[in-house]
Amino acid sequence: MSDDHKGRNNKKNKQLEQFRADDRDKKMTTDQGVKVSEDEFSLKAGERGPTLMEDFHFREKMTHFDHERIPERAVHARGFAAHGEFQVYESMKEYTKAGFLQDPSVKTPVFVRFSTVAGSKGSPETARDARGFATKFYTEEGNYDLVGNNIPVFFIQDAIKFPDLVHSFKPEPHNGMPQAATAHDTFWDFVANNQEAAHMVMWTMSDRAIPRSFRMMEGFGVHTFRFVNDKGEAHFVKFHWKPVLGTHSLVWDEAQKIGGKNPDFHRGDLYGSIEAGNYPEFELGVQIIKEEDEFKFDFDILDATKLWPEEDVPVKIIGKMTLNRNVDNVFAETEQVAFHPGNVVPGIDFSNDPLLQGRLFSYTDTQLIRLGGPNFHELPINRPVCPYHNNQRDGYSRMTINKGPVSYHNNSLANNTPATSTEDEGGYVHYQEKVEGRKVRSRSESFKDHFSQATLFWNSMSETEKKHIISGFSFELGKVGSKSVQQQNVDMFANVSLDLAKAIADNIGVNPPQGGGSDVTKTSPALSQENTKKTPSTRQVAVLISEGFDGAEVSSVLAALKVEGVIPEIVSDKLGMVKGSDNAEFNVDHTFLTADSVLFDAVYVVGGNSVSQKFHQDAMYFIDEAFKHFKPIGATHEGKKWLKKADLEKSPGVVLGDEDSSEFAKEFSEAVAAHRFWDRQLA
Ligand code: HDE
Repeated sequence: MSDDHKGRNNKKNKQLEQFRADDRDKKMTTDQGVKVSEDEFSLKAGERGPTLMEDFHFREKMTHFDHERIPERAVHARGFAAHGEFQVYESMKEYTKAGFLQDPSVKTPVFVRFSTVAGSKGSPETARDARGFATKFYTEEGNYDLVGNNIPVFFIQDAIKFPDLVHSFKPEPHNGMPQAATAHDTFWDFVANNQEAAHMVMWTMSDRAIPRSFRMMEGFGVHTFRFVNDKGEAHFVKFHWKPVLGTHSLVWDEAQKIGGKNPDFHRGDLYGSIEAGNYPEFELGVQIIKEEDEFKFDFDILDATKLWPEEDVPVKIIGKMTLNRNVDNVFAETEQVAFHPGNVVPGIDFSNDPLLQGRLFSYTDTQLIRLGGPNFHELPINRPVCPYHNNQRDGYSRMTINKGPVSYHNNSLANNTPATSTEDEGGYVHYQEKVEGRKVRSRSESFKDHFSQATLFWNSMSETEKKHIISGFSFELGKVGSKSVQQQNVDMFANVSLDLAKAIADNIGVNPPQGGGSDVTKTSPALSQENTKKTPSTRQVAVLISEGFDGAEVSSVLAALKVEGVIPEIVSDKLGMVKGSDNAEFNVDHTFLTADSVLFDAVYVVGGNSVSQKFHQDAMYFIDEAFKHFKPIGATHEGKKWLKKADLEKSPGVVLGDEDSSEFAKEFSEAVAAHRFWDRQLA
C-alpha cells in the first residue's frame, strides 16, 4: 500500500498524529498521572459506610463525566466528517493568487463535515432538509473554509432574519415538536410572510432535500465571493462541488422509514465507504463573472436567493477532493471543528452579499459559547498547518506557551515582531472595492423578485421531479394545522406555478389560488437530477437467498456485479452460512429482522429450493417495498417464480435471468445504474 494511502503523509495528518492517543495495553492513571489501583468501588468508611470526599479518583472521574457535553451547534448539530485531500487540475493563476489553487502537484489536506440543518444532534439523518457541506482546506497560507450547503440558494437575503428563520423551523417552543422537520405551522407561517424564501423552499420540497448519500450530493458556496489575482484584478466567483458518483436522492416514504430503521444511514454510508476504500470524490467547480458584468443579469449577483444558471455562466471544473480517512474520534474532530466563512486566504475575498456579511460575525461568536473561549483555533482539528504568530494571549484553555515579555505591537524589545507582511510577502490585503452610500436599513430594489428563479427551478424539473415536489408540499402543508397558513402558502406558490399551487390546494383541501401564474418559460437542464451521472458503482444490492440455491449461477452473478462496483449483501432468515448446490456457501450479512428493503438500492431475488412459508412472506414484503420505491429488482430460479406469481415480472426495472448468467448480471447492473424506474405502475 502506498505511503499516501489515507493521506498518511499529508501535513495535517502528521500534525494530528502527535495528539492521537491509544490507551490499549496501558496502565490506568488519574489525569494527574497517578496509577489507579481500584476502579469499581468508591472509597468508603466501612464496607456499608458513606463515600469519602478524599476519593480523588472518584471525584475526578465523576467531574469529568458531568462536564462531558458541550452545547450542540444551534443549527447543523447533526453532522459527520472525514479527512481528505484536494488537488487543483490546472493553475488558476489567471483568476486567483490562492496558493492551493496554483500547482496541480500539490495536495492540500481537507476536513469536510456534512450535516443536516434543523435537527438536534441525535435526530434521523434522512429528514427532509438542506445538508451542510463544510470544507476546511489546510493550506500553506492558512486555513480556508468553504462553508456551504447542498442547495445553491438560501431562504433569506439578509442575515438579520436568520434567527427568525431558525426559530420558525426548530421545534415549536410551546411543545418542543416536531423534531428535525419543517412540516409544521411556524415554518410555513414564516415562508408565507417572508416570501424571499420561495426559491429555496422549492429546493427543500424537491428530491434535493433527501439525498441518497453524502457522497451523492452537490455542494455550493451559495454566496458570491471574489477571486483576486496577483495583479490585484478581481472576478466574482461562485463555488460548486460536483459528486463524481452523480447527484441522487431517496424517495420520501423510504427516507422516513430509514429514519426509524437506521437513523445513522448517512454517516454509516460515509464511514463504511471510506473504510472499504471507496473514497468519496467531489470535483470543485467555479462560475466566474467579470467585475464589469456585475449588472448584466436579470437578478442581483449579491442576492443569495439566486443562482447563476449553469447554461448562462458555465461551471469550470478546477480540481478534485478525495475523502480518504475517517476520524479517530468524533468528539475531538467532528464536534470540535470550527468552520467560519470568514476564514479566507490571499486570493479569495468577500462580496457585499448581506447574508455573507452577517455570517462573518456569527461563526466566531457561536464558537465562543460552543467551544468555551477564544482558544478554539488551538484544538488539533482547527490548527493551521502553517506557522501562526500574533499577540493574542490567554483565555480559557490556552495551550500555547508563549515565551518572552512582549505581547504587543509596535515594540522595540522584540524588534517589532511578530512582524506584519507586505502583500508581496503573502500578507492578506483586502480587495479595495470602492464603496459609498448612505447608512440605510433597506433592501435594494434588485433583490425584490422572489419568484422568477423559483419558476426556473420548477420549469427545469422532469415530470417525476414535479410530482415529488407536489407531494413534498402536500405532506408538509398537510401537517400544518392552520387553514389560513395553508391557504397563504397555496396563494404564494401560485406565483411560482399555477399547476403546482392548484395541485397542492387539491391535496390539502383548501381553495385553489385566485390569482398568480408566472410568465417565466426559461429552463436550466443542469438543475434536474434526471441529467446527472448514473453508475452502479457502490450501490448496495440485497441478495435474498435461502438453502439450496444454484451455487454456480449465483457465484458468477455476484462476481460479475462486483466487477461493476456493485456491493451485494446476503440477506436470509438466519445469520451464519447459507448453503447451495456445488458446495457453494455464503456468509449471511443480514436477516429479515436486522435489515430492510429501504436500506438497499436494489434487490436480487435468488430464493432456494427449500423455502419456508415465513421466508417467502418476508421476502415478498421486502420485494414489494423495493418495487414501490421504484428500485431495480433482479431474479433467477425460484426468485423468478415469485415475481411471476406476484405479477411483477413484466414491470420496468424487473430483470429476469435465463440460462446465461453473465447476460443477466449485465442487464441487472444496468438496471442498478438507472437507480429508479419511475414509469412503474403502482397498485
Ligand atoms: Fe450557517 N451557521 N448561518 N449557513 N452554517 C452555522 O455555526 C449562520 C448559512 C452552514 O459543520 C453556525 O458553528 C447565519 C448559509 C454550515 O460545523 C452559526 C446565517 C450556509 C454550518 C451559523 C447562516 C450556511 C453552519 C451554527 C445567515 C450555506 C455547519 C454552528 C446569515 C452557504 C458547519 C456553527 C459545521 C453553521 C450562522 C446561513 C452553512 C450559528 C447567521 C447561507 C454548513 O454560526
